[in-house]
Amino acid sequence: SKFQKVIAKTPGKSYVEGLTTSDLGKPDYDKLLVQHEAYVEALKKCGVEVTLLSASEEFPDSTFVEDAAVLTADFAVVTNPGADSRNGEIVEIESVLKDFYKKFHYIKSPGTLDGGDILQADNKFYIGISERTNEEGARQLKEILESEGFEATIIPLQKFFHLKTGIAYLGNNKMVVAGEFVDHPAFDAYDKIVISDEDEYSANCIRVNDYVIIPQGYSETKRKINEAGYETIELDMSEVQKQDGGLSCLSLRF
Ligand code: CIR
Repeated sequence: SKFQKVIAKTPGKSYVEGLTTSDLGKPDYDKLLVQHEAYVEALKKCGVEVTLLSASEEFPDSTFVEDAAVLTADFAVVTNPGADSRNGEIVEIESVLKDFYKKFHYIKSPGTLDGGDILQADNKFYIGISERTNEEGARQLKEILESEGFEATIIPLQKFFHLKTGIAYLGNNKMVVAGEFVDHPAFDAYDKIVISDEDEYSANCIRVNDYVIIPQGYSETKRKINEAGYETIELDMSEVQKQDGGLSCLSLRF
């Protein structure tokens, strides 16, 4: 099944004051805008129609739209983001999703959940428990997904920020894995594309229809994904990485 639509959001100037644990320095806003535009162009090349939301200065991290929702073909789950400064981002995302979805589910307090902790692989979902997604949030999502006929496995994270910081599903049973997921039993049944520790950032890549979009500068990752049979598009992600973001975080794909 192909992705037809994508939601993304232009970063505001306040982005540079957003949350981060990285020590890569302050992002350059102008450079970020160029990188974000290239991201949107790459998605269009993959054949999706992009809904681009305008910047909101009151939510510095709101360009990371992935955290506010979990989407399937038939329904949307509005999350309850675990960072206080980000929680209000769901208001805009829910109202935008009303244009595309009739059926909604919600993660409710005391459950918290960030979309970055959720990975779909065909009819299975993996739900990370992290600093942002708590056990109750994970349990609620598992219940929602099972009620809709999906399987769901909860994965407590050891080190990764979000689940998808270290894993991506390419389709055809191929799973890109890094760090703590390389030998994780939950992923044993997949054909693994193993990413080395030094290339860990490139584990957050996205398959969008006929392409896999990967961060620029990871030639081993590119080679492995090409050898697995996918065409790649490389994007400079430097200013996104500075705020703990990756390729998946910048869009909702459905
Ligand atoms: C945050 O700390 O929430 C943002 N600076 C980064 C969020 C990245 N989102 C994601 O991995 N899905």
